[in-house]
Amino acid sequence: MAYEVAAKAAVGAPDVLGDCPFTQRVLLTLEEKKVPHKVHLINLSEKPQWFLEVNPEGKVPVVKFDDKWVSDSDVLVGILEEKHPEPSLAPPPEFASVGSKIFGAFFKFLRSKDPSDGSEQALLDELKALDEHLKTHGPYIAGEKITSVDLSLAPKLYHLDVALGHFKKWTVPASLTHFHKYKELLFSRESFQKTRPTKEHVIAGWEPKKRYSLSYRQESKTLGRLFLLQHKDSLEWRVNFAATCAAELHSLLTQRKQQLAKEDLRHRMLPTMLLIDQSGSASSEE
Ligand SMILES: N[C@@H](CCC(=O)N[C@@H](CS)C(=O)NCC(=O)O)C(=O)O
Repeated sequence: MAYEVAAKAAVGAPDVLGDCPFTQRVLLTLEEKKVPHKVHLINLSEKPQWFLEVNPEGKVPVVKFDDKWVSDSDVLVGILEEKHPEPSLAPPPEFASVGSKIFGAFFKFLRSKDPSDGSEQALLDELKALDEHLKTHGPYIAGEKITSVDLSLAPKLYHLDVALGHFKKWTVPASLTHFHKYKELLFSRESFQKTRPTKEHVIAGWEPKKRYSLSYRQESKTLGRLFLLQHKDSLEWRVNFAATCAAELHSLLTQRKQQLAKEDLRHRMLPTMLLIDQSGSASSEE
């Protein structure tokens, strides 16, 4: 029986697999383990009701195991390893967090507008540390065999390459030879070729995250809640729910005010703000 996987659809192309590195990590795991699966593409800017009902946080990836939808790529990779131990992708514990700071450093550098804030150097330090690790232990993080650490890093390195190349005209220094070999090794795997988004979709996916000042994580969560608010029928439910997350919805609306006006999303936000007002927990700016 094939697992059902809810995966991000590409921005502006709801029928094409999108650019979520966490989704790709889970798909890579399924591919490497040759586990049959069926993908449901989720348009994150218009999440279907069924998806929000099985997963109110509104994030992908989620996978259905024994009639229960489970979220979070860390948890999903762990479950898949348990249920499908062959081939083993478990890394030796001492290597489990190699490269884990690269994505955060990449994100800071991508959003940085101040060339002297140290974000470029911080990313370079992380990449150099990975290069050194690979020099001693490579070609993969744990040696000859690919593990889940590589499958987690691969999509993130792809995003780093594409987004920094496009938005900052920046490339990883050629002197990090072990890093470059590693990247090619990962990107040329069949599993990667099958699950990777196009460069255009990676760029389209990062565009809004670069623009808005709220952290992406916070924003995604809030937008998921906003969607729920506008799609549940019961007014009482919506008022109670709005009260639990009034502050963050209010901050989202305030920070996005300009963009919202432009994007014509405002009409969707307004009813929510009125509900928050009714709940008495925050005041709307409208
Ligand atoms: N910690 C989660 C992160 C998943 C995540 O942040 N997914 C993003 C897409 S890459 C998402 O679904 N965001 C919700 C949204 O954009 O509305 C995991 O590892 O699965």
